[in-house]
Amino acid sequence: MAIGVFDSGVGGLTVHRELVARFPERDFVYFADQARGAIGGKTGEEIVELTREGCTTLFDAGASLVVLACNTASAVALRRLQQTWIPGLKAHYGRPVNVLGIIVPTIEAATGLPWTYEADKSAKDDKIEAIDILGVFSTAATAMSRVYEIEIDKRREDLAVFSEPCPGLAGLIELGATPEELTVVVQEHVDALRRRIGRHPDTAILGCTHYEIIADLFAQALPAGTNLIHQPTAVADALERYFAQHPEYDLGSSGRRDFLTSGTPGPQSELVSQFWGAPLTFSPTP
Ligand code: DGN
Repeated sequence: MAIGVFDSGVGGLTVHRELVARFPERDFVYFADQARGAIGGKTGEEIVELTREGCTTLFDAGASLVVLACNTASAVALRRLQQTWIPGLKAHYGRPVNVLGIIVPTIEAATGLPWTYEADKSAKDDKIEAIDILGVFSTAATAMSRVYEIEIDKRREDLAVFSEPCPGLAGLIELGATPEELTVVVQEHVDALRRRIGRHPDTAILGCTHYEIIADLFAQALPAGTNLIHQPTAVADALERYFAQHPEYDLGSSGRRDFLTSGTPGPQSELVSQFWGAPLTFSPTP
């Protein structure tokens, strides 16, 4: 069986690269839905539908477990698909199938708490003195979902979460903008968040997988010592725990590494090659 990795474009490669390093014995198929363009500015219904279709492409290509390497799809579509669509799929494909998102592992990493933990609000401590600020840089759709604010607030009363939507940034990365152009945009968003909340965050989540490609630019724009949460590591840690509990997904390997796109097949941008460490070519979906 293969692990399928889905994103609207090249951002999910950041998660894919870490998963391959962590599980080199597994097969992988990556699908970038580049034909549809940036997912972060679409409506909820559009995001659910394109996520369902992206997962179908990966299941049809032989994946059993699909990782949504996309915050927007994980925040907006995952729960709907898990509740209404996934349960009927096993019979259709005749093998175990599931879809996992990346928000839960990221929140676990940011809070240092398991997902199942919920703070006892009845024992609210009025004497909380140190409130740390957590900044989330994300697409507009992820910011509007407020998933990070809502879920972290349930678990950590000493963390105040502020999202900074960065519309257009994932698109610039997708198009392979230069580091100079991207530096300006990243600095604008870091400054906008500081102006809005009065100071820089203590911890920052790069809550769009595209941003991890330019994590060094965020690290430069934020004050030295800011705790950056890296989603790829958090997702690989969570998948390790998932596999330990789900041996049904250990179905052998053939060394498969496929990269599919619904867009224009061919080599990806110089920015992606630099991140990847080698030129990377996408093939058309069958
Ligand atoms: N990489 C996607 C995410 O993590 O939300 C966003 C992609 C996009 O909007 N182009």
